Amino acid sequence: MAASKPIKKIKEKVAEALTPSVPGAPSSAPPTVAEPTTPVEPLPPKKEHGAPDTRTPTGAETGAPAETKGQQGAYLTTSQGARLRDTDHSLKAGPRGPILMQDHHFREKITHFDHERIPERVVHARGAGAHGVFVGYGTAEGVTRAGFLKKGKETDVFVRFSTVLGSRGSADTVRDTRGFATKFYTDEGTFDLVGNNMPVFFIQDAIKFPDIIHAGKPHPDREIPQAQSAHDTFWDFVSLHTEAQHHAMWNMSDRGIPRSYRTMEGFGVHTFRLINDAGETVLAKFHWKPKLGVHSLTWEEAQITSGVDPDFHRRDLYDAIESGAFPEWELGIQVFPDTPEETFAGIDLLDPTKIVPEELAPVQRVGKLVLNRTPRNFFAETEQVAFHLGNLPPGIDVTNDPLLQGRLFSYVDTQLTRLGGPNFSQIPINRPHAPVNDMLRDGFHQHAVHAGVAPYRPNSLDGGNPFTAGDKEQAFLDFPVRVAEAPKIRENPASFDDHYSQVRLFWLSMSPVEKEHIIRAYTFELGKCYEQAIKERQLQSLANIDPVLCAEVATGLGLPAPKPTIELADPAPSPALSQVGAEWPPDGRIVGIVVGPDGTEVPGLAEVRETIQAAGMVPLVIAPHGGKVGGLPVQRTFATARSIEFDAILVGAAPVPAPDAIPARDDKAGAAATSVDPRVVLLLDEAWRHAKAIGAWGEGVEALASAGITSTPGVVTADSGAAALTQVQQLMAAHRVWERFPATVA
Ligand code: HDE
Repeated sequence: MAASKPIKKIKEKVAEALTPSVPGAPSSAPPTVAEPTTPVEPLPPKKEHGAPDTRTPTGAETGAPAETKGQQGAYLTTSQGARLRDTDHSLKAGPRGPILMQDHHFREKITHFDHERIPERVVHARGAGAHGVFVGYGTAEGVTRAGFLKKGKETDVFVRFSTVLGSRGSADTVRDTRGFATKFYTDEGTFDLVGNNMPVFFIQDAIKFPDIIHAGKPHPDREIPQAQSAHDTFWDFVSLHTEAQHHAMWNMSDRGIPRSYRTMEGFGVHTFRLINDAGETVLAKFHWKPKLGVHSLTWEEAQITSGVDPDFHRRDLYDAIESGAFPEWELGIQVFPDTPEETFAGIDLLDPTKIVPEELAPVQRVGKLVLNRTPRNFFAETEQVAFHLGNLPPGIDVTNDPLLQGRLFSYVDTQLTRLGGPNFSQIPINRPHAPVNDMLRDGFHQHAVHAGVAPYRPNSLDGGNPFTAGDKEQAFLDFPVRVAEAPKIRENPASFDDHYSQVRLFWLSMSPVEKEHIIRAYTFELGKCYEQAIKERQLQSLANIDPVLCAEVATGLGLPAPKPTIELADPAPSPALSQVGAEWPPDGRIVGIVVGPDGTEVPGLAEVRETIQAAGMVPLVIAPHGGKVGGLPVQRTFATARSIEFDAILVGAAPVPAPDAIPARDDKAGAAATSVDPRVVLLLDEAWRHAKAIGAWGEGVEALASAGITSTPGVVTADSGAAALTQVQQLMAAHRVWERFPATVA
C-alpha cells in the first residue's frame, strides 16, 4: 500500500508528459525577445544570407532549399526525425536515481557533442571567410584561356583570410603573415589561388616547411608564446636559414599587422604558367590589389586590440559586408616571357624568396573581386573549406618552383586527417559549381549515390561513359614543358644563394616612418629572445642588409653592431612596396563621434552622421551611456570604445567626468582633475598617438584642449561639425597623419 502514492505520482507525471507542451501549428507571431511559449517564426535570416549552391558531386541540384538548416523547424527532433518531448532531463531511475543506459536521446546528444571538434589546420588555423563574386575584365584573354577571366564573366568565390602561427582561438592582430586563399567556383572546375599578404616565403624548398613551422609555433615544452614570432626558436631558424630574411623583414614591417583584411594586398607568391587558346605560354605572378589601399595598424594598436577585441579582423570583415561596404580587390598579373632560364631582369622566377618589382613588370588588372556575403555557419563553411594548389582550371598551370611543387602534395594530404577522409570535396563549401563526373568511389563520408556499374574506362557497360575531353571541350592541359636532363640530386640552383639583395631592396624602398617601425619591430622581437647567440646571429644578418638598421636594433638590444660579411648591393628602390604617400577612397572607414549624455546639445550631429554615411563610411556615436542621445542611437559608450576601432575621431562635446570615472593621469599625480571624462581623454590621447585624424567643433574644442591635443598635424577645429568633417575626410585619404610619427632614420 505504501507504494501506491509514488505510483500515482508517476502516473500523473506520465499523463502530464503525454500532454503536448506545444499545441497547435507554428503561429506567425512576430519575433520577440521574451522566451516564446508556443512556436513562433524563427528570426529571418540576415539579408543576403544563403549557402553556396548545394549540388551533388555530379552537378545535379540536391533539391534541398538553400535555407534549410536545423533550427528552422518548430519541433525539436532526434537526428532521425522523431519529435522529442524533453531535452533537459536525462532518463533516470527516479528523480534521484542513476541515468539509464537506454536513454538513446541522451546518448545521441552527448556522443555527437563529444565529437564536435575536428583538428584545427596545422598552420593558418585562425581565419575568417566570406562569399563573393569575381568578374573578369577580359584583359587576360591574350595570355590565358581560363574562362573565368573572360570579359564580364561572373564567378562565385569564397575567400578565407587567416593568420599563420596562432591556434584557432588566437587573436587576430598579432604580428604574422596573413593567408589570402580564394576559391573560384569556375565553370571549368574550381581554381584555388592560395596566397598570402606577402609576396615572398621563408623557405625555398617545401621540404623545410615542417622545420620553419616547428620553429615558429610555440615552444614544445611550455607551449608559449601563442601566435608570435617573438621567441628564440623562430629567430634561431631565421638566422640560421638566411633565405628566410626577406620574409622576416616583411613580417617586421607594417605588413605584419594589417589594419583590416580589407586593406591587405594578396600575392600568389609562386610563378605560374598561363596558356592561351593558341597554346602559347607566359609565366605570371598573381596579385590582389585592395580598393582601400594597403593600410596597417601601429604596433601599439595591434597589442591593445589583441586584448580589447581579439576578433578585430573577423568583426571588421563581417561588419563591413553587413553594412554594405563590400570589400573589393582587383586581381592583377605580372607577365614574363616563358624562357628556358625562367628568369626576368636577372631574377629567378622559381625562387619564392624573390619578388619582381612592379616598376620592372607592371601589375596588369584582369578582374575584380567583391565580397558581399558573410558565411551562415562558421564551421560548415570557413572551417571546412579546403584549398588545394592543384585545383587549376584550363589555362593556368604550375611551374617547377620547389615550394609550389611540395605544396601540391600537402594540401590534399592534410585534409585526410583534418576533414576525416577522401571525400572532403563533397562538403557543400568545397563542391565545385562545375558538373563533376569522376570515377572516385566509396570511402568515409561518401554522400553521392553514384549511378552506373562501371567506374572505369574504357567500359562497355555504362555506354562507354565517361569519355575524356580534348582542347575543344576545354580540357585541362598539363603543359608539356621540357624537363631538363639532369642528375637526380638534392640541391638548389646557384641563384637561390642570394639571400640579402632583395631584403635590402625592401628596406631601401621604405619611407622613414616605415623604417622606424621596422627597427622597433626587430628590437621588440629580438628583445623577447633569451639566447644571446641568437640575437647576435640575427644582428649579423641585419648588418648584411643595412648598417643603419643593424646599428639601431643593436643599440636597442644593448649589443655591438657587427660589420657586414658580404658586399652590400645598392638596388634601385621599388616605391610600390611602400604604404605611405598615396591617397585612398574612404569606403567603410569608421569615424567615431564623441558626444555628451542625452540632453547635451551637439549642434549638427545628425547632419554629420548623414554626411559620413553618404560618403560610404560608418559613423559610430560614442556617448557616456547607451540608448539614445538627441534622438540618435548610441553605438559605443565610453566604457566600450577604444581608439583602435576608429579611423578618425570627431569631438562634438566636452563630457564631464562621471562620478565613478577612473582618474586620468593628472588626477593620480594629485594635480587638478581634468574637466573632461578621462575615458574621452584616453580615447583622444590614443587616437593622437596612433596618428589618426582628429576633428572638433563646438564644445568639443574644449575636450581637445583638456586632453592637451591642440594645433598639431592632423588635428582640426571648426565652427560646425560639417566643416570639421570635411577636413578630417581629407586627412583620412592618406590613412594616417604620417608626420605625427617620430622618424629618426632617413
Ligand atoms: Fe600553406 N598550407 N603551405 N602556404 N597555406 C596550408 O593546408 C604548406 C605556403 C597558405 O584558409 C595547409 O588546408 C606547405 C605558401 C594558406 O584553408 C597545409 C608549404 C603560401 C593556407 C599547408 C606551404 C601558403 C595554407 C594547412 C611549403 C602562400 C590556409 C591547412 C611548401 C603562397 C588555407 C590546409 C585556408 C594552409 C602546407 C607554404 C598559403 C598544411 C607544405 C608559400 C593561405 O597543407
